[in-house]
Amino acid sequence: MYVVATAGHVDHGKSTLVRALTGMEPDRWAEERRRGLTIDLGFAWAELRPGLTVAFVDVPGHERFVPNMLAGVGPVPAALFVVAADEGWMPQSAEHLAALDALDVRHGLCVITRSDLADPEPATRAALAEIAHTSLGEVEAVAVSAPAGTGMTELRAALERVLARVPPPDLDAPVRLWIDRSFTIRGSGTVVTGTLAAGRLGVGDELEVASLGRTARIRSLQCLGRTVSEVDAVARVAVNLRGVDRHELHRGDALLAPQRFYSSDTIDVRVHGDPVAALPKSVMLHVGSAAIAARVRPLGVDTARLTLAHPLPLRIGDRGLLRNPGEHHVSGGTTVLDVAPPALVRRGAAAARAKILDKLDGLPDERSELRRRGIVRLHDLRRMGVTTTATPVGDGWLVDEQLWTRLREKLLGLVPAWRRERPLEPGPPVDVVRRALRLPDRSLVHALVASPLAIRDGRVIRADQQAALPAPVAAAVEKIRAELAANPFAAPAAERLAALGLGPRELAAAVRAGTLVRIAEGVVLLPDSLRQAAAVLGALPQPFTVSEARKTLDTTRRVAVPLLELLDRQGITQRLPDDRRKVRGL
Ligand SMILES: Nc1nc2c(ncn2[C@@H]2O[C@H](COP(=O)(O)OP(=O)(O)OP(=O)(O)O)[C@@H](O)[C@H]2O)c(=O)[nH]1
Ligand SMILES: [Mg+2]
Repeated sequence: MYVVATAGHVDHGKSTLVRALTGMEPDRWAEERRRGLTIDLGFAWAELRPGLTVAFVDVPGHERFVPNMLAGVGPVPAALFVVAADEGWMPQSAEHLAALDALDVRHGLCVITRSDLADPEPATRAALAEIAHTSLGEVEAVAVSAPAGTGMTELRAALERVLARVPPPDLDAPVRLWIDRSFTIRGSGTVVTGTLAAGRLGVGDELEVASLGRTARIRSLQCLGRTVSEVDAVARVAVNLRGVDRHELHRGDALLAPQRFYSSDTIDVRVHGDPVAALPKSVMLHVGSAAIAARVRPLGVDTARLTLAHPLPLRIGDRGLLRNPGEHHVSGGTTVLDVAPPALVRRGAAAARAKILDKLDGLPDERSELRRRGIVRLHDLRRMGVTTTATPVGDGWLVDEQLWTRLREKLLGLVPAWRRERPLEPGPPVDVVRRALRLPDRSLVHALVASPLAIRDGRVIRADQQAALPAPVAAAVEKIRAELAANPFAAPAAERLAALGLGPRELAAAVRAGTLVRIAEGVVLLPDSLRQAAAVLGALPQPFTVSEARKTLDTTRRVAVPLLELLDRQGITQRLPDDRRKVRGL
């Protein structure tokens, strides 16, 4: 199927033409038919010849309804440009043509209507001259007359030639269906319609509602009045949704392939048209069927930052249009260069940004995005429209290769620097490293740590350099070890430790270095003591009491109680309901 939009000044015969081509009534509202004026979008279709179906989006020509016109034209790749022979080129002829040009519509046909009322020649000449220097370029012109029915055969043939040149849609592209109508059907709930420009839809598909950020399932699908189970782009579709209320959906909203579009209210764009310095501060941005107020911050000669009144689901390369509604002026087309641009806070940031934007072309490229962003989530990059091939690190992050190498080097320096300042600590905690390297997530620290570095007990350490204790600490620990060798369970008292200068930090360092084990706060023994205790306790009649254990270990309750609890936790001893214990396996 092909979808073609009409365009042209009010009363130039657009709807009459669609009626003649399809036999259907594009003016859906009674008010439109009574006034002979199209107000909102109309939809009609016909088989131009067997196998060639064309759907028409008929737009209003009246200047008041240009926003409706834009909502219809937004997602449509081809246009029937209508000019009346008796009136010739008129203001909305110019505005509609400027809109098609801004949206980069490349396929079209010029139809001179009402050729029974005047010689079509001057209007044809004027129209073709105007159209020639737009994205439509050189187009064919056909003169028709509705009452006489002349020109229709030629028109159909010319239309077929135009459609043959429309490039095929990308059926693998993620769906973004811009909604142009929403309504309810008794018994089946919410229905929305739109032009499916790329991708495919099927009953049962789950789609994200852009404005709601939640998903809804397709209950049923219609295409040109027929119920279908799936539909390929390009097509006019009516989608019956489960799980959304009709009042939650409006023109300009979109149904999206989940997780595939970036919702953004700040975008950097290239403007094709007026120089950005000449743009008003506030404009309307039209993308798809959406129309949204945007504040303009000029950056370069033809680049600007747009701050949108609310977020839109966009990708790099999306085409839009800027319009100044007060003056009926299409300022130009826009190409989205960046959907997640950095904030411009520091002095000179805007000028620096302009330089970067100068080099961007709106074609999503993984390497260039990674180079600029350094670190970005894989799924965010995909949502921006970038095809990714790099291998993610950590929790789904992509990192620029050069940056990754620099971070590794920095980290290698960080660990010894930390230990020089804190000799009792084996290395910096993971979170300290994360902050020092300005990483967004701890998982990146884990990914970054590679031999000779390792992570132990939540700290980044050099695995090949055993934590050497400072000399005075090592000497004090040696004294304790000598005393414990003679009497392994007589843990040194607090006063003894204090006299040797072994405070909590020094003891922790000795424990980390593996020279002592910590039994409880301020209670340390030799690393071998647990094995020894198991042997001594195993020689007792089983089960035994705490008091029996204390006696045979020749120690105090201060040591015996936590030691037994530690042995319980390690599964060496088992505590019985009567508080006695036995060595497991005995
Ligand atoms: N004589 C003559 N009248 C025509 C022809 N085509 C359209 N008309 C008349 O022109 C008037 C406007 O036609 P429409 O088809 O409603 O024009 P339109 O472009 O759809 O107008 P809007 O949608 O309001 O912008 C109607 O009265 C039509 O009957 C034609 O070929 N010859
Ligand atoms: Mg009309």
